[in-house]
Amino acid sequence: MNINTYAGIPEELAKLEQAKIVLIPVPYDGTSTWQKGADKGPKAFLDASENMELYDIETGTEVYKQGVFLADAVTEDASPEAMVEAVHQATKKYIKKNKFVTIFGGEHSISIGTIRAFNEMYPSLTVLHIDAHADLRKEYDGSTCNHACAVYEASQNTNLIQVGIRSMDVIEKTVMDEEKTYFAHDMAIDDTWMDSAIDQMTENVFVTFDLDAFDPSILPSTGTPEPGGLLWYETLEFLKQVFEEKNVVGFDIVELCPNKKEKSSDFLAAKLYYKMLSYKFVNEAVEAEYDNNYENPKQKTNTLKFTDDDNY
Ligand SMILES: [Mn+2]
Repeated sequence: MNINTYAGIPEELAKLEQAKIVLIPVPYDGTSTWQKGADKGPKAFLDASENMELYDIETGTEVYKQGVFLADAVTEDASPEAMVEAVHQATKKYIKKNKFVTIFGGEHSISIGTIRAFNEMYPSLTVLHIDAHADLRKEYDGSTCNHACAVYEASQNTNLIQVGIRSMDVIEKTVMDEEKTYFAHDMAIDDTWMDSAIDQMTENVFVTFDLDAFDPSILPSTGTPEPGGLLWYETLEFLKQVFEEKNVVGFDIVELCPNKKEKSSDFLAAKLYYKMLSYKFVNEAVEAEYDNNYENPKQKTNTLKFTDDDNY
């Protein structure tokens, strides 16, 4: 990719040493089943980001001043498994450098690697999965690293909360925890879903955001659009509450499948990313040192992974 800094920010804010935020692009589209093109997502997202105002009106902040390091893209594509492992290692490397790590895909299979890294670094991790699709297949098309399997592993070893779901295979019901699943058709008529979802989260939350969770009327450029999705302001309201009430440890955004004739989806993705950063750092002074506290001794004693008995 021929882009120097995220959103064209000054170079001194884009150096790894100073930056509190790391952005890892993963232009991967090895296993998608319908429309191809998610590999072009990161480039379209970065292009749109360069053309975006960097002052956020709602929070009154300019979060880019916290520093954003644009990491080398993960381009391993020998196999889905090799890609997942490369994403896992890259993500972990930057968590260990005490950064707030974010990843932009690529198709959703990349999240198997991102979630694995965060789950190894943080105890009692909640994975907040926002998506039109359940993505709970154990295996698909001969691989456990297919996009249809994106959160199967998370369903087994994290506190997985699913939001916006409106498409799945009946076999996924055997894996799904319906108590922790917020279906789009229920969300449309019940506005208590936000509080209920947040109540079920542990303190440490990783967000994996598949852009097809949005309604295709506002985000058509995605590989598998599904009617009846989330709208902009309800999504922001929910995310803002999650960032306020929980320790969001990182996030990924996936499945932008750009279309040259339809740029608004690219801009929505750019804006969503920036909004999430703005919510994360709203109370953090630019000059304050960032601590992603994965080495917090208090947390370290709690090495148990999430169990149903957890008090949260
Ligand atoms: Mn999806």
